[in-house]
Amino acid sequence: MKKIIMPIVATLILGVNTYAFSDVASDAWYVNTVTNMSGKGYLSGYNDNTFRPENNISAAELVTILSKIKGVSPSVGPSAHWASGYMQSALDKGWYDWDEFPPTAEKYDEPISRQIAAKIMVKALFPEAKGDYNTASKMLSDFSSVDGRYIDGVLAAYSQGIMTGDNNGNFNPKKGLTRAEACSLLERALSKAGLGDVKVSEPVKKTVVNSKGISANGRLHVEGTRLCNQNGETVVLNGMSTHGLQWFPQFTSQGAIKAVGDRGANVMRFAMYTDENGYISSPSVKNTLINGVDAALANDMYAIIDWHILRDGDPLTYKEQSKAFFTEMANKYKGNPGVIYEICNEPNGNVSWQGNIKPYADELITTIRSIDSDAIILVGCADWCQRLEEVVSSPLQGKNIMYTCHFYAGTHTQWLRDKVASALNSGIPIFISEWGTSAADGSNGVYIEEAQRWVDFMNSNNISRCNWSLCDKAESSAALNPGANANDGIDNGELSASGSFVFSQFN
Ligand code: IDC
Repeated sequence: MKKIIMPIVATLILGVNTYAFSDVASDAWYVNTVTNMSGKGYLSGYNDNTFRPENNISAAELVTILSKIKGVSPSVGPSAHWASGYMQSALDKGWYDWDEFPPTAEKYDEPISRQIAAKIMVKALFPEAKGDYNTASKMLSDFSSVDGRYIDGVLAAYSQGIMTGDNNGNFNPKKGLTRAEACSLLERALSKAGLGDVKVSEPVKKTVVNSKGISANGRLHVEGTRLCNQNGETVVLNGMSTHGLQWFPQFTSQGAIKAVGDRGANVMRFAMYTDENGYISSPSVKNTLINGVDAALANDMYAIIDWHILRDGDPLTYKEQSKAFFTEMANKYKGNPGVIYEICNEPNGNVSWQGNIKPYADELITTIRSIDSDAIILVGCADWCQRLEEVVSSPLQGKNIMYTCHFYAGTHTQWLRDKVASALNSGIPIFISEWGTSAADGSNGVYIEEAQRWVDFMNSNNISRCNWSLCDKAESSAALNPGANANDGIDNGELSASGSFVFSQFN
């Protein structure tokens, strides 16, 4: 019985169009865009009920689609090819140059490269558009391989958001354009140009591996904006941050960390304050951090080593101490798949990305990379990790870097989610290494409704996060009630209002 019922239920949930083409899987990223664009008649399927989404599109096909969109009629073509008339009018209009597609069937039917497609799309739909060399050349790792005559087209297509880089930040100028990709970029182009009442479809996201630890995911890396496991699947780390280790060392014990893991978390962040009797004046707090990191690793959880600047918000103040500290940590945990470095909790005060944080980050990243070339490194930004726009305009060089944003539900609302969304859209990978259900001072509230909006947002964008904080202090952001003993497990009665909410979203 089950076998018969399942497909019917799935069809009802996903909508009948989902199975329109036999070769378009219901979980392929392009299912929505292919359904949309074929439904509107821009690209059609084949008689055998296939769409052939991975086949490359030819110059003749792209030019014909664009001509129909623009209402350009075919002129008398130079050959008997089916698209010859459209190719000739496109040539007359200057969408392409003669030498790119001399009028032979062979040339017309050749897979069109992404760089030529960019040029033709821009000429046809956005003839006035200009790109910005500085932004695009920074965001596209292989920008230098775009041929000179296509630079303007690629820049313009990129600036219009019609063509983007792949998950590794490559534009792949000489690769073909698949029919699925063509659907997606035509959707973006038509919607941008306000033609054909087209909306941009949501890509279907690859399966997310959540709430599993180091043994399931191995060493992590960053692809585009996604944190990925060793198989390239998106991973969401979801767990707790400690409070200041100088005050609450008891929550770094094996028992306490295991208790958090048993409740479904797969990451722990260890907040080693620099000031307020932290590392700078009491360096032995480092041993508490090491105990915690080792306990997390032993319990199959990722561990974030957090250099917790706060009172003095300039990361340059203790730069030398930080370099020495991370040199020691990187040597100790070199190659360990579970360790993540967070080099400056929350820059604040009179500091800027360009003037203070970026120079600091460049040095720290070089220091850590010289010992461990692959580890994930988290970098904060100005205004307690909220001035993401500065990062967008000048991201760091190098791989496996993520940028932190911090929020407290009682203080930070939609405007900060908008900033995160806009950073993600600009290709900036975000890790929310600290968030609270309270107000920004760690007290008041808790603000569960707003926190739920944030959790929904983080879930739908696959954002990794750590909640502030695993401690029993009498403040509303604390996950545990005063006096709670986490060593023997954490039961529901020990969870505060915040803790109950936070722990319920781990699985
Ligand atoms: C808060 C603690 C509070 C402590 C204060 C100063 O909850 O008990 O007295 O720090 O040390 C942050 C910081 C984090 C803050 C937290 C809440 O990273 O250290 O913890 N917060 O104010 N950024 C935004 C909020």
